[in-house]
Amino acid sequence: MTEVTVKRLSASAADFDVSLDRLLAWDDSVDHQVNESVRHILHEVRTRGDAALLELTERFDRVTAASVADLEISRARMAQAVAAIPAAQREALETAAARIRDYHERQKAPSWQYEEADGTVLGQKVTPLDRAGLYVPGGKAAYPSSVLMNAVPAKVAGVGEVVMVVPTPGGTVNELVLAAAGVAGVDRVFTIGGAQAVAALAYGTETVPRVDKIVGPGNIFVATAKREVFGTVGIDMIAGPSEILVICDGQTDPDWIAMDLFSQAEHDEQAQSILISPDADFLDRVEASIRKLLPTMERAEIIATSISDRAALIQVDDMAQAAEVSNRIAPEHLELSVADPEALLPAIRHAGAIFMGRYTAEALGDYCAGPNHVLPTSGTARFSSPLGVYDFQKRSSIIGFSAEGASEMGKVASVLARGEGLTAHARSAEYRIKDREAS
Ligand code: HSO
Ligand code: ZN
Repeated sequence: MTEVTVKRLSASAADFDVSLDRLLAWDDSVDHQVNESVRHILHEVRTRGDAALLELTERFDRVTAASVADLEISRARMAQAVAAIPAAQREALETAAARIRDYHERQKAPSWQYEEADGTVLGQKVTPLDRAGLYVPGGKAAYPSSVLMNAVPAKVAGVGEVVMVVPTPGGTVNELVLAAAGVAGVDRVFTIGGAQAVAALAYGTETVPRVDKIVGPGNIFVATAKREVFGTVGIDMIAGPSEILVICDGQTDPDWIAMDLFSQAEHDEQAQSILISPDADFLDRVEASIRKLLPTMERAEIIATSISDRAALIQVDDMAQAAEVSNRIAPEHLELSVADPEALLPAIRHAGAIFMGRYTAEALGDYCAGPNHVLPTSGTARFSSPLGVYDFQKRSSIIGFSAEGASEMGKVASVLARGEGLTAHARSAEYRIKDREAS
């Protein structure tokens, strides 16, 4: 049987701060060897384009192709995948995509302008990116849901072209991933991956178009490559392991809570699942559910490691303390499994997504609620937000002075410019001052 240990903490213990810091720490140390080899791959693709991309794809994915064009998958082939998958899966993908689209439509921010009394016009013009690149991992973490979550907001934002890359180790394409790309309206797909795919998107090759921003999760090589090309292109974020934090009043079925904790634990060994409750008996009952349900899980080994290494059941005095501890953790996903989640909501300041009430399983948010499942992890919800339409748009300032306005503000600019010792700035502004004394 799979062994599991379940840590128990008390928020009023003298050493709680230390215990919490230890709980939240995880190994994200930089690996110099990975850095080295990623830099080399980026350089190869940047300088030798398609030829390097073909060699690296053969080396890492064991896929041999005569040209990069042969690694492109057509829209027709995506449509074929949509038609060929089981109807239930097609319908589920389409329902999820429609809900994600509806939700993200509301994030579209309009351009705006206003006029001052003297006729000066100021504003902000919102423009979608010309081209976005979407990285989709191959292998066990190839999630069709993540294709929808990344591509749909880009399309809603009005991105001109969405280019997806997905490695196909050994040459096998994941049909569900292809179908998701078809449903989401991805424009082009290349079966390339790793740092070499990130390089192709960032720099462009003879065949792969250069994009303006790269989004999507990946392994350490992909994450390192994204960090390296940041500045040449935009990137979304560097995601850490999945996390769930549940605050429960003790009245939810403990099996539900145990399974909610498992739902993130099964992503990987480093995923983090935390339960906070003022009810000590309830924590016991959830622990019993964890032990009872674990052997029934397909990914029991991953879950057992994740729970043993990184989970905790935390006892608090009351809901106010529960919120305080949760805010310190700033979890990716926060379930408020309580009778009146609205009453607790004002106390919550830092969380990627907040799931309201006992019926709102985090898993619904992963697939089909509508909001994005690409969320800030590792405490970064303190300062960052879910992936959204705004990540695929940028803003330009609009400034239009009337003759009147230029004259008035010219005087202000002139004073400031001369204070900075920048005479060209000053004189450029002064030319436009009406009736200025000859200088
Ligand atoms: N929970 C993951 C997203 C996901 N879940 C994809 C299932 N599939 C993000 O933390
Ligand atoms: Zn998930």
